[in-house]
Amino acid sequence: MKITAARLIICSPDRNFVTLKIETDEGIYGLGDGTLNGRELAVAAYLEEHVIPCLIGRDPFQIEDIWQYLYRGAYWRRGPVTMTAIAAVDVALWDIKAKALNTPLYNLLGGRSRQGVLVYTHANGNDIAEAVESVQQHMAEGYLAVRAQCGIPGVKSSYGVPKAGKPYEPAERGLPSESVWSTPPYLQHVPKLFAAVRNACGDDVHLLHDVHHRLTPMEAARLGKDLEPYRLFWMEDPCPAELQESFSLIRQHTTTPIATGEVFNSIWDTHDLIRNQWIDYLRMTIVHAGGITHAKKAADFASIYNVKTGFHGATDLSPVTMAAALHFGTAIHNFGIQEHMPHSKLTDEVFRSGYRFDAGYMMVGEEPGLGVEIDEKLAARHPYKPAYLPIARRLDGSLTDW
Ligand code: GCO
Ligand code: MG
Repeated sequence: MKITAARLIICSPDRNFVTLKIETDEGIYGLGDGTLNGRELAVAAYLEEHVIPCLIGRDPFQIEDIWQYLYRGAYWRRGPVTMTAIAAVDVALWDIKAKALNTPLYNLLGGRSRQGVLVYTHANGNDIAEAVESVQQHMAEGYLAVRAQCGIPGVKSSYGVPKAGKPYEPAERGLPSESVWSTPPYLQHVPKLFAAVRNACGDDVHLLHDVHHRLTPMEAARLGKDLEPYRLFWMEDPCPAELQESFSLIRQHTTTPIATGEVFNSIWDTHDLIRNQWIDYLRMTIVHAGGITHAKKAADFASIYNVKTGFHGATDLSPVTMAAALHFGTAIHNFGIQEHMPHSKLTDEVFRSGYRFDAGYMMVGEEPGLGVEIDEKLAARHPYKPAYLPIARRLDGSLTDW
């Protein structure tokens, strides 16, 4: 089999997505997601100008060799743009191979290890009462694990708070909007949120919280300790993780489990975190970290150190990535949980997928490959529109992590 063409489908069915379609001389094609929120066209140009020309004529079954060709062969390694571009190619090749062998993708990753993939969804509120109600709504829908975020008094429009009753969606059309941030009221308020949620929702639901990189290690250690009575499933991204040793300090002070890595793009971003057992869950994702080929190596490495997966799954990861993550989570042994922020109806019309939600779990379909189709005509009716993630400033005006 030979790759005959590869092209990009850049569309915006309610939000922007970059999709790579790789075609072969046997009529089988594969899809890969190359969406990097707020930097979409950088990945598109990387693929268009520097990757696609190198793919034509290659054997799509040589996934490892093509991965190494794009990673080592470029000389310039790592980085979110490069690793997202490689991921788009890699996932499309796995899709092609599984279709050619007429089997669902999970069978190429070791076969089925579980019936369904435990997922968590997002509960958000402007205040504690709204957030509690939102957790209850998601429990009524069947979710067994829910992430809770709420507005903080004195902190306008912080991360994770919905705007005008709409489902939470981080990217916004136009240039980046500015939000404000203040740590002291946040540290006071979040334990109150979880006290209220536990009290109203009982002991059984798994509760999660995303700190979104906004604390120092010592502040995160304090929050982890204060949240211990509410037995969280995890505290996510407690502080920025460029300095991996930061997590050693948090770890010494709290038994609240820790998840990190949604902004990582390489196993090397997480190497010390894993081998020192400073984290419990790895959030690095297929789309931003070199595809299934690299994520499998990272997950296998993590398994040796009792670290489980908890992959990123916000709406900026397209249904192509969600399908890949569900096949991956169905197959690997050290799967922990998968984030599930449902896509809009329009996104699901453009990307028709075979996966479904059932009583707290996501089930992959049995179609060969990833089980995702793209409606290119409908996609063309929703062209790309620039959109960015917000930025955040402290009360004194200095820039901080959003
Ligand atoms: C999450 C994430 C998202 C990100 C977004 C950035 O845990 O779901 O933190 O909300 O902010 O995906 O593109
Ligand atoms: Mg997050």
